[in-house]
Amino acid sequence: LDLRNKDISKFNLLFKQIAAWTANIAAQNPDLVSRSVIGKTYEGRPMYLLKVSAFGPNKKAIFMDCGFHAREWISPAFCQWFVKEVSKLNDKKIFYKIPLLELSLSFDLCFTILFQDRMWRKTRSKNAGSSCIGTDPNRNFNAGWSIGASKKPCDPTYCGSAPESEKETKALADFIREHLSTVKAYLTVHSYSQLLLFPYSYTYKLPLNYEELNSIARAASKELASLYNTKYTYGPGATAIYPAAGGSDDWAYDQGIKYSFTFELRDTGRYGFILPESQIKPTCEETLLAVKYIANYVLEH
Ligand code: ING
Ligand code: ZN
Repeated sequence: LDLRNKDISKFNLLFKQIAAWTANIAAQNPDLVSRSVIGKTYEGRPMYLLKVSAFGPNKKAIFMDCGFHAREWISPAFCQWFVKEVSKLNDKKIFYKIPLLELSLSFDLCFTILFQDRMWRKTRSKNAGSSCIGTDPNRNFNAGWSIGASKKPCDPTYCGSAPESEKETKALADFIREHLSTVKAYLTVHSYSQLLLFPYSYTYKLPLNYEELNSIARAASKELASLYNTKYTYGPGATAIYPAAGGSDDWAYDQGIKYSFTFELRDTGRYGFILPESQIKPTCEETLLAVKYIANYVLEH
């Protein structure tokens, strides 16, 4: 699908196609991939979870989500690529992922908004006392919540009426809380800017294992660049991009998940969110190298 295409019928098909794809990949790899639903979006779309595992439960797990923000279309594309590749390799690891977490939100949009606003970022919930729709899911986690985030419902980074006020962030946080004993790493995939971020974003304070996170990010960025020479910047969110509270990576980290990263995929702004189709595959290939590096590191430590 050409990410620049504004044909409304294609938008409507895309959610169904991706949903069907998650069912098919599970059906085709019954001993490796299983699909479940961790919650529903505000407008009732299922939030699918694909569990990719060669073994049973109680192993180390890595949780990855894609599609947090509606307009960041390369992100869910990467999660699909990732599952396809990992199911080929039959890696002896457990990967948890949500290819559709918030992408499903974008397909909850009513025709007019979606058609007129390819740049939609937020959830689709109603805000009391305001005609503006939605909360920024990545300002809605309980991590320094509301510090440095917008309290105005009309802003694209509105933090919501309370932490986890959104069905989607609540479902994701509930899932992670229920799996804290196995989830060793949390990865969340956004775009764009070519960054590999780690805590903290809500404060300039450095995380306890800052040196370790920084060296993992350095090595993962190097792996990523080895394929197409795509340059990534890495560091704590507050300094590498901007201070922002309520992010899922900071929240996961403070839950005790010591390896918590936010990817900002291609590009650096030339095309931004409207990444040309020709860049989808190379972006997925290079990102896979970085994710694999992090996965291997975490599984060995
Ligand atoms: N970037 C992230 C955002 O939500 C971020 C950056 C990461 C902020 C982690 C806070 C915590 O603004 C995009 N592209 O959404
Ligand atoms: Zn984002």
